[in-house]
Amino acid sequence: MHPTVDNDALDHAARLLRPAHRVAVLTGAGISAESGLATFRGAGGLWEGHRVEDVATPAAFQRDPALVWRFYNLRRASLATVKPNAGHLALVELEQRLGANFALVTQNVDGLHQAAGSRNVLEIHGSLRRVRCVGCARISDRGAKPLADLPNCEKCTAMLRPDVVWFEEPLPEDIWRQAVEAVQTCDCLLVVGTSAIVYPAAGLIDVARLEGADLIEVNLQKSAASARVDALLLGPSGTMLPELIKRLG
Ligand code: BV8
Ligand code: ZN
Repeated sequence: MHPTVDNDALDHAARLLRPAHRVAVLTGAGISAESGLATFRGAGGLWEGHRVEDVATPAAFQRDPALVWRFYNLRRASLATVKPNAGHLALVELEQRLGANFALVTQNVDGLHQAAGSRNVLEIHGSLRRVRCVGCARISDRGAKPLADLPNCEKCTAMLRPDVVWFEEPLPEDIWRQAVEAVQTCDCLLVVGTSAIVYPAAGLIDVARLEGADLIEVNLQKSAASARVDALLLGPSGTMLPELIKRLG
């Protein structure tokens, strides 16, 4: 067991989670860190190499699609080398316990929750595995297969873009509506591995709190959400989540 696991905090969190009928989870890049994927703001984080404005906005793609595709092809290539970790798997077990009364809202575009076996996954920021045509809007799943430096649509030859949500772009309406509904109707919201800085995703935490749900956060360190949660589990999600699920009995 992880030397620094705080048993009291885990017991407290388990007391909040155990009686919950409906559970929602919000995850960020931190849950995939132990799979070997860099986080955004962590040391050596993705954005450090590139200014956000340069690689993840519609304007950047207009200006220099080759740069944007180099950034995304790099991240797609890393997908081929990573596997879900114990944190992802613990959430699969939690979903198996709750069935339809469980929803997993993720900011991650790596597809590792689905690869772990999670079913009700709401990808509010899209997926690195899919591409979308800027001409005919056709969306296709390319998995982790390498793409050309400037890939084109097989149907209409227009340029393809990653099927992710860039900054200053609205989130996919239907998926966002389902995410808001899931946190509005949950008894307990788990917030895992997110700095809780990017909106509207981080706003889901307040939606759940205002509806009276219990909030449990798992993070290596305090985040912008920590002051608003009922239980804070400080440690790696690959350790804390299995420990929490184990305590549900
Ligand atoms: C929009 C996909 C309407 C692409 C992403 C309100 C206030 C302020 C700003 C705004 C606001 N509303 C809108 C904005 C602007 C903007 C925004 O939020 N800016 C931020 C920077 C302030 N939001 C938008 O633009 C959104 N769209 O608002 O549309 C609109 C339309 C027109 C004009 C204006 C507005 C779109 C946002 C989505 C952008 N796309 N991703 C891609 O991936 O390339 S966001 C991307 O960054 C991720 O998806 C994620 O959401 C975010 C990164 O955050 P995290 O995942 O939390 O990762 P981070 O590295 O920050 O933190 C990791 C955490 O894990 C840390 O806390 C660390 O301690 C912890 N950790 C590390 N290891 C572990 C761990 N925890 C546990 N275990 C470990 N082992
Ligand atoms: Zn097309």
